[in-house]
Amino acid sequence: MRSRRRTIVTLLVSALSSLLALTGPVVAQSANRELIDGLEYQLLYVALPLTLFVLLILIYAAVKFHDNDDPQPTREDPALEITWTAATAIILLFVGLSGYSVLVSPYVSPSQALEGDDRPQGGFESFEDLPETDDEEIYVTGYQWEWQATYPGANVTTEDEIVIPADENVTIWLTSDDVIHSLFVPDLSVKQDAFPGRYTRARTIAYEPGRHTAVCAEFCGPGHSRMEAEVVVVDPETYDRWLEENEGTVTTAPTPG
Ligand SMILES: [Cu+2]
Repeated sequence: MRSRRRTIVTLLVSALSSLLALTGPVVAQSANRELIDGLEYQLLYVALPLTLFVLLILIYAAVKFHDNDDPQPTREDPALEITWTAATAIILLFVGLSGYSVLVSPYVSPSQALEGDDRPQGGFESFEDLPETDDEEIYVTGYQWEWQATYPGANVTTEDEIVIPADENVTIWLTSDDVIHSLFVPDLSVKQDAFPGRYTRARTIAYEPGRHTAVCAEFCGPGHSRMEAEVVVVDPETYDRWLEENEGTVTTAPTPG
């Protein structure tokens, strides 16, 4: 009996410590990633002790009452009922407020960066409707099964590579030439659907030069699993020089740095 108890405790402790090891600090690659990771850790730090608390009560009850031949039902206990209702309400409020504070960020919900009438639900219907922004703007079109990016200021085009400057607010205006696609860049926590005949907006600020994989996250036909692109983050000087040198051409991304 004693050795079984010791095994259970050892298992619990090792499960908990490996979970905590997973939650070690990570360097976020973008503002979006920082916000979303921050929210996940915040919720995890609340969820872990609660889970442990419930597990311990469960184990305590199982051990203490396992040979009880005459179990009694729980009597009415208003104080206890008020306590668990209030505690649950506080936890739900905490989860709701934490989630809301991330959802309204202008990186996670780019329409929050716009004022009043400039905030349509579900994207803009035409190119002419797109509002002016202070961001570096890139137009990305998904089609079966490639991503094409154009950099309007310099009339540069890249295929399956999206080049963005580091440390600058970037808006990606997304559309599709055929069916619904979705641009998903896990490293940067950027994800936005692309619809034919509409323009949607993804927004980020990437912190470091580097390469990140982008995939299509909306099943779009037999080539869906191969619909990959690379997001190449370069420093702003390299970005400007690259645009200047390649004006009016279809080209490839510069080396990050
Ligand atoms: Cu697709």
